[in-house]
Amino acid sequence: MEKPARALTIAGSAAGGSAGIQADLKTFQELDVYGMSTITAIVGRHPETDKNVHPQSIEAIEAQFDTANKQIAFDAIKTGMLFSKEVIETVSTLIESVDVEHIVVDPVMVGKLDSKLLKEDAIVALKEKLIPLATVITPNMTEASILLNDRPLKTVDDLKQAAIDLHELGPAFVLVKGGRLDGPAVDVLYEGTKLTTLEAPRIDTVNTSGAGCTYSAAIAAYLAKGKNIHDAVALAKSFITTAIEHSFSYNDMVGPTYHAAERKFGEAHHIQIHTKKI
Ligand code: PXL
Repeated sequence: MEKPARALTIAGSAAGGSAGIQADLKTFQELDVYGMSTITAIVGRHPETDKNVHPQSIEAIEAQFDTANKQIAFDAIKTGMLFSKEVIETVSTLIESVDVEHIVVDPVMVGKLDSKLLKEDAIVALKEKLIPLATVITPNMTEASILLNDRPLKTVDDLKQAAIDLHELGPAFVLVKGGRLDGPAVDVLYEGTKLTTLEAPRIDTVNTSGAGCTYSAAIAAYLAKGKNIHDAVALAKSFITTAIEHSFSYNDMVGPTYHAAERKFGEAHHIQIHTKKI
């Protein structure tokens, strides 16, 4: 039997199951990729103390990574919520210590439900230590703006310039996601000479908790399976668009995307792609 490709997510545990490690592992499974995890923090609000982020020790993070590496090893690694400078430094060192071809860095900062997922002083470590190791970084508009010292981003042209400028930080590719634009969901991919825009229809729903995690996990899964970056991003955008189209909520809170949607309903979204040399 041909063995499945392998992917590790280094991220937070989102107790509600929509985002973080849970979204990543569901996505890996849907795409037939063997999933592993290194949990950096547990996110879940205590009803009395109100504490929401429960960080794991550096020892626990190193232990999980080493176990997954020794038992299985990795074709791709994805990082999500890292929370602190110390964790970013540890994770950067761990990634550098293994021979892994694809590294997807989702620079998670704030959750949809307004959880603060990265401390202020961690931004410098993210820029200087982790982002330069990345095959691709996947900031949304808020994250791209913070990485560019609070530059306002409003239009697709702003996203294009942001992608060009973020490339200076050293990743091979930058994907700036335009989920918060007015109009269609346009993302911009840049690798140094070519700007590619990927456009999907905007779906009218508030139930997009974990959409960013799911999108970057799908990119990591497709890279692990050997797709090139342009195909991996286009296939992942189709996956997340279908998952958002079939998103739902069990109550009056912002609900999850449906990770099984593409498998169950089979419809791959047509993503419009335009590439321009610059
Ligand atoms: O969606 C961002 C996100 C990432 N990682 C974890 C989260 C969240 C949002 O709540 O909890 C662990």
